[in-house]
Amino acid sequence: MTEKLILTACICGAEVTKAHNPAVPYTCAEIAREAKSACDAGAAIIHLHVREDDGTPTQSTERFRECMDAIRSVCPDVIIQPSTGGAVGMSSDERLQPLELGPEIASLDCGTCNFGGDEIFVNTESMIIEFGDRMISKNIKPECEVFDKGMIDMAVRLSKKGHIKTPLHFNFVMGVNGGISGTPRDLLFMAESIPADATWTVSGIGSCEFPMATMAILLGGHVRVGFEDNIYLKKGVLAKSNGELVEKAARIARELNREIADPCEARKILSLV
Ligand code: KMH
Ligand code: ZN
Repeated sequence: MTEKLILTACICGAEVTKAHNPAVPYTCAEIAREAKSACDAGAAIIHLHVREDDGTPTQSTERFRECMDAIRSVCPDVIIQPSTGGAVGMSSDERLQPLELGPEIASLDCGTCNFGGDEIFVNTESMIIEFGDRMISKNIKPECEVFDKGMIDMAVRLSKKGHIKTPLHFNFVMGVNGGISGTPRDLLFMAESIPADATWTVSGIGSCEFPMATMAILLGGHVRVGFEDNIYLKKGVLAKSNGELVEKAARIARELNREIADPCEARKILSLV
């Protein structure tokens, strides 16, 4: 029987702004509002970036603490996954700050890539080792963010050297301008390229969010949706909340007879307990 489906909501991101969609959250209250809309619709994990009140991305421990407390006050059981990717241009020390809060899981970016236009998202091998080792020392599960197939190979190689905790869990980020495209062929290639005991979810960027989600539901993978990846409910229609995006993914899953995992079930699937 196919495993239940873990829905992750990436509610905020570091690049998308209120100018793109007025519902993008900046303040802790707005972040809590968006997290609640996502949890109510079936999200078991919140992938979290935080902002200053004016929208500037930050990796400040204190800001993460405030936002995580605000999320827990409205969604007490949800798994909160802080980003260690932060925003393009941030230093390693800046990016690593939320690990001080001892989350259950955090993102671990597994390679350098072009990130739209001339932006470069830098994750050198020594950075990945530093981030992976830090997560091992704090017993934090890494979600390996892979923007291309070679980043899967990097994660597997570094896990064999003891720098990334196993079983591996991947997020295939597909459709970034500079990374692998979000096509069925490429998703199949990614899903078939990971170790047998690994789990995976997919983030389809922009218009490939729901096509990739649908395919992941069918293949037995998991799904991430949210404003960080896509702001549209359908062509030309902005989503009013992250909850609307999660609800759409949940609706597709139900139509395809894939049950949704609650946070407790998600913890078991991801070996967090
Ligand atoms: N904001 C991107 C540069 C992550 O969360 O680990 C990186 C990112 C990945 O969002
Ligand atoms: Zn992120």
